[in-house]
Amino acid sequence: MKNNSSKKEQLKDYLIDNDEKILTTNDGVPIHDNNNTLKVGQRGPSLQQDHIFFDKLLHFDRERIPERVVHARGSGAHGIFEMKEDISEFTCAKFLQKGVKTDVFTRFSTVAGFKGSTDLARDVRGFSVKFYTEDGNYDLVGNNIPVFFIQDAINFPDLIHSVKPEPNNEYPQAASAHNTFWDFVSLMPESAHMVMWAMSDRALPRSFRMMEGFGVHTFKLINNKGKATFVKFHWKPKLGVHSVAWDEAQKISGYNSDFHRQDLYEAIENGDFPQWDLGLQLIAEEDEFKFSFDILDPTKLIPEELVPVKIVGTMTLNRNPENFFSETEQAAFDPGRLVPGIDITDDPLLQGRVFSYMDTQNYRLGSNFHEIPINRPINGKHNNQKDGKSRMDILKGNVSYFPNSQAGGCPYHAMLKGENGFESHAQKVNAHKLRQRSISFADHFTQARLFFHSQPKTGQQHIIDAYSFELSKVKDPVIRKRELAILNQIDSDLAKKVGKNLNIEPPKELDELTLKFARQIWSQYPIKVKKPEVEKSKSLGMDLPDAKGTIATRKVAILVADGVVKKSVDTIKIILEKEGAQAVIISTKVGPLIYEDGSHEEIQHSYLTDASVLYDAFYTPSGKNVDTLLDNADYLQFINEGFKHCKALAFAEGTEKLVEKSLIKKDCGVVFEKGNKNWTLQFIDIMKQHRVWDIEMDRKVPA
Ligand code: HDD
Repeated sequence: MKNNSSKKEQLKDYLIDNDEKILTTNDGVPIHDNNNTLKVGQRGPSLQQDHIFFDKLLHFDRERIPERVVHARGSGAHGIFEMKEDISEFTCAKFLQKGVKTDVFTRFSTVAGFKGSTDLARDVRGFSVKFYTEDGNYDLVGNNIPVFFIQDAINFPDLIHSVKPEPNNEYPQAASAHNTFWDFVSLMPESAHMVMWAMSDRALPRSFRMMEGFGVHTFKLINNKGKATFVKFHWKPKLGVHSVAWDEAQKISGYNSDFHRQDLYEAIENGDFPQWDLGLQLIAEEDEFKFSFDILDPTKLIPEELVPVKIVGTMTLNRNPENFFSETEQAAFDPGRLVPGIDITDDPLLQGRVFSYMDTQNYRLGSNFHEIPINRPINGKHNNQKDGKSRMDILKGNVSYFPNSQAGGCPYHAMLKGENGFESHAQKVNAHKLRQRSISFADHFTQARLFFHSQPKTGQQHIIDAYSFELSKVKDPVIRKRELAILNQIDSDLAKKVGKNLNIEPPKELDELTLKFARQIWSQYPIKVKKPEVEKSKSLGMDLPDAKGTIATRKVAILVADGVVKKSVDTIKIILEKEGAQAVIISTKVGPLIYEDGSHEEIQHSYLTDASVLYDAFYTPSGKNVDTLLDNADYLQFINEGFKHCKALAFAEGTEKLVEKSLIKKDCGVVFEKGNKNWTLQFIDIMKQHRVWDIEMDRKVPA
């Protein structure tokens, strides 16, 4: 059945608005008194007949459901996907036809932490999109990293057990820096590539709005003649790809562990709708074996130099959920939710995923999870499945079987109506049943090397620092050494530098135990590897060519105290807001800020409530505030830390004394108004770079 109603319209039927309503029980019985239980006398014991109290408490006692076993911590938003290019020669998927607009619900997440853990953990980010298409729901359940730790789904529970808090004492929370994770990955060289990404800045996004998304696996597009084309999905953020420093991430976790959640919510509330372009890498079926790596191996990416990303559409997130639990928490994603025109491949990780998600939704949400409003397809569902816990739909008639004649054969096959039903790609398979892995999956280091060599110098330094930090937290020196042996296979300079920080000479050969486990998969391991097509790939850095040159939605702290000159504040505010940035005034206390001319302004942020790590850039305006700030250690911490984290700093005329008292050195990231007509332009230009990472080594100050 075709139904043009949007997801928003559909959800309206389930919205509860309590405005001007009388308080009732769950059965709609008006409640006279919600303050007192029913007792024998005013001071007496409570009565078991208090159905009003029990109605309330029984529900409360059941408010928690199992959190997701991975990706428990997440934030979601509604939006729309618009297809802009014609790719009908590759797919008959209706939502991928030029001009079609499809409602979506997107959820971003961390992987390892529990539901209440920090947003700023060093971790992979989930990037799941549910498309409510006219042919039913299609879920693209990806990550912000284009490869995965393991190749076969059978290893997934082990991987997750190793990274989650250790089972005896349940710590550390939301962190990979511990024995068990590094024990596992150092025994699984196939993880080398993904671990490299996880140690890079990609694992510390500045915002969900500033990260790429990837479908990771190679999927198939199917056209209306049944012809398949391999495809990799990419989401490219319009705001560019940006990260925070590790020191900053740790501090943000303390100051505001909801940093990413709040950022997404507020951006949408402010009308700054985040956008991503959808890009496709298309590979003809005939080219399946053309590359030096196997396109079914989920630990490999296809460098964009080999297969360019074709931008085909845009997703805009424009509406926050009305209710976190009902929508975000109950959203059930599944890579096996496919629509006609898209199919899975034989990637052994993907094959296992297709089972796991449906299973976990049944456990978490119950067997009728697809009837929960956020998961309902907009075109309706019609089949003979019935009953089960918490069934919502009421199936009409006496027929719930197929085939039938009693209900005129309904619901009938799509083909009887001349419609395209989902058909799996008619792929020929002719092989023995084996519990084995292809030898074409056995090169683990070439692409890890490609990633490392494709990073700028600072990016490489951050990777070295991250390995050094994480491995220093590992208590067993044998594990540290084993991982260093892996690093040595990737790049000897990388291994040497990390080794120096750990006081270990990197071993030349892989550890005996690593080899032993790898040989249980491939008896001939290590194999002679093929020459890679490229040694460096520009797209693996964080500079997206189309996303440069904006400070839109960036938060700039205007650091003041009473006595500040109003004009000095207003001028920069107007300039920043014109560029789409947010200027936030921070003073010594919340409440009325008193300007030099005696006028007042109510402000919401102070050095007590906020911290420099929550902002992208800093401006100190002129006035009598300078004398107060000279003695304000919190202010000095703001600018010292901003300097350390390579952010842009600007100082109005008359504030130079503050810089002298700080640890700031005058470099290309610090702008002074004095004698400089172009200071605002310079300030904005520095912000557009996001951070002056290039001079990070000169900005190493204690803050
Ligand atoms: Fe998974 C959740 C992404 C491999 C089993 N996964 C989950 C979510 C994302 C991913 C983004 C959160 C969905 C949401 O927002 O609700 N997972 C991936 C990617 C993978 C991957 C990109 C590799 C390319 N996952 C993977 C494997 C298995 C699972 C190999 C099991 C065989 N994943 C699950 C799960 C979760 C899940 C246990 C937990 C909650 C859920 O499914 O809904 O089924």
